[in-house]
Amino acid sequence: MKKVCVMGLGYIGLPTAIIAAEYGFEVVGFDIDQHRVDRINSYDPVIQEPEIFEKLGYVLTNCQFKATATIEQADCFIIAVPTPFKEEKKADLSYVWKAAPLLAGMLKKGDVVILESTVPVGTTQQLADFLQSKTQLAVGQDLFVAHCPERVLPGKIFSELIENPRIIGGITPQSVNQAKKFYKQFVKSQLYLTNATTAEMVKLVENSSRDVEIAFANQVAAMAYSVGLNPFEVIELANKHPRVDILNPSCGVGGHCIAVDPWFLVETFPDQSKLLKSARLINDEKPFQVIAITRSWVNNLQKQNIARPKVLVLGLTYKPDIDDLRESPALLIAQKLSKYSDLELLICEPHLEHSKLQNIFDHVVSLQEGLEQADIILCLVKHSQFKAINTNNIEHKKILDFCGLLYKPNNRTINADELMFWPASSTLFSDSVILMDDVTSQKENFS
Ligand code: SAJ
Repeated sequence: MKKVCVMGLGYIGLPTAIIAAEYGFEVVGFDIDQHRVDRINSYDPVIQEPEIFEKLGYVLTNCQFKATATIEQADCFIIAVPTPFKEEKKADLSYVWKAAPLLAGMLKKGDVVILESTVPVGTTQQLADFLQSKTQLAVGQDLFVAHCPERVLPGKIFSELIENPRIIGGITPQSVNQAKKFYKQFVKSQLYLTNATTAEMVKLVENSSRDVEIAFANQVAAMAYSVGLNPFEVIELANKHPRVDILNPSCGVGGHCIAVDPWFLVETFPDQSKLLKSARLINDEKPFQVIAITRSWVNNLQKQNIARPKVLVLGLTYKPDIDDLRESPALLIAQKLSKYSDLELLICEPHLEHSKLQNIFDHVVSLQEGLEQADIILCLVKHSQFKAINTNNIEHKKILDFCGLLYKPNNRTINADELMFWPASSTLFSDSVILMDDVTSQKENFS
């Protein structure tokens, strides 16, 4: 296996192509978007990811790597195209089925095809059947087809490509052994071998499990808000139990994976996936709860004669410490709030250039400017830069902390006599108890 063709130069395909080139393969990165291809060949990495600029430069200059908009023959093809969902939450496999005929036209005896895109159970078999019928190459004998789902975390893609264990599922045992040859070149961790259908299901289960866990954290938060408790303290203390490990509540679940993949299981297993569906709905509803609570506070301040309260949004990206806006709940919240003329929205997002943000929002501010000017501070993303905020300077402002940004861990030990005098450990949410009715009445405005 000398030459590899990676189909789809996005968040997974481009880094995979770069690593493969770094580890000695001759690599062709194929993408149907000529503009994207030109940018990559001109040392512009197209996607945001730590180290990608240097690594792309390195492989373009020192290794056998190029991007192309015309597919080429190779020994191994990696399919890394997007697999989003359609309106009705069904998998949209159109990119896979656009890639398949192009691929079929290139295949020769002995080639290996690896589908890395996340797909519903059974898709790799369909792909293998399609390729066999178009090429007359017998899968498992002349052509080797496998599924090896990507598992990397945006923000850590390059280290995780090498360090994460991988699941390789073959259409036949020969297919899995051939696919393994590609990954063993650069994966330092274990390669687990199985059949393609199991590998498909494993990937979907991984992301669904995380979605359910986040939904649980968000439900705990909703319950805590409704009685004026700090959810971050409730969870922190529950996690002191040796067998409890609750995740962090947030303003919603974003990105292209966790919010999408559970629907692939729901589509295939409608009768066995009630929990997954509920979790999806809980997490999808969260941004609207955030908007409703914020609206309540805007109304409250208006009653206190602040005619047009200034609302500072801290963070827009889909999760902390990255510059990725894909399906970001924080962005959705900010965009919905920007439609209200009775508040002034201030946006602070240190991971994105001001000029880009100014195309979307009227008032983009630095952290300091925002904290000085705001009446309401909406903590949406727990960026490291925000953790340095000194809460003493903003005590008089209304802070709505939906991601635990300003929560200080509970290190106290107190004796029972003190308990009755102990004030709420954080006042950040103590007012929400009176707000939940307003929230319910306001929610219909956003659906
Ligand atoms: N989130 C919470 N609370 C948490 C953790 C995350 O609300 O405690 C939110 C984040 O803010 C974000 C969303 O969930 O909006 C997803 O973030 P994430 O860090 O959980 O995951 P992704 O989407 O960046 O990457 C996931 C990873 N999957 C798992 O951890 C099981 C990654 O390994 C996969 O490769 C990736 O999906 C993918 O491409 O499938």
